[in-house]
Amino acid sequence: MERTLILFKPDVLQRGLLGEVISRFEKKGLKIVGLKMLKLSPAVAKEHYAHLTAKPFYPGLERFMTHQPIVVMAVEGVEAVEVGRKLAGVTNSRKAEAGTIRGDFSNSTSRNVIHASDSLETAGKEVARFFRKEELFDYKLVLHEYFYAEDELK
Ligand code: IDP
Ligand code: MG
Repeated sequence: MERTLILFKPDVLQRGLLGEVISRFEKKGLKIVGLKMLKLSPAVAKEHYAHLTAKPFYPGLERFMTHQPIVVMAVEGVEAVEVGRKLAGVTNSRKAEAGTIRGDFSNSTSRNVIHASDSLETAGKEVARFFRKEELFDYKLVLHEYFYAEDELK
């Protein structure tokens, strides 16, 4: 079963959206295996957005991401990485489909509410970036068989 890293940006706390956006992952059938609030440091921001540090918008992105707390969440499920990206919607929220988190809650390319890992490899690195082993929980979800059929759990 895959794990992916979901991050709620500072706009989520300011706008009182945290419960609503977390709820979408729960309802979809992704199990929360790690959850915490923290303040991103500039060093970790640079690591997390290494592919963007040369972009003209990067200084503003780093300022925004580090100025107030964020919430990070690790979720687990069948094809969790792809499903996480689908629930988030595309980067430019103006182009994001209605029904996605960005499509429903943002009209910006930058203040776009959520981060979701973009590949299984990145997900592994990003979960490890934000969670120590003992902060990730391998518990049984009692309703698991109501979310997935046997053949999906092989
Ligand atoms: P993603 O968040 O959909 O994976 P990335 O291209 O990895 O998109 O960009 C990471 C974050 O950088 C975006 O979510 C957004 O906050 C910011 N960003 C990306 N492109 C732009 C831009 O053109 N202007 C301003 N901010 C941007
Ligand atoms: Mg990305």
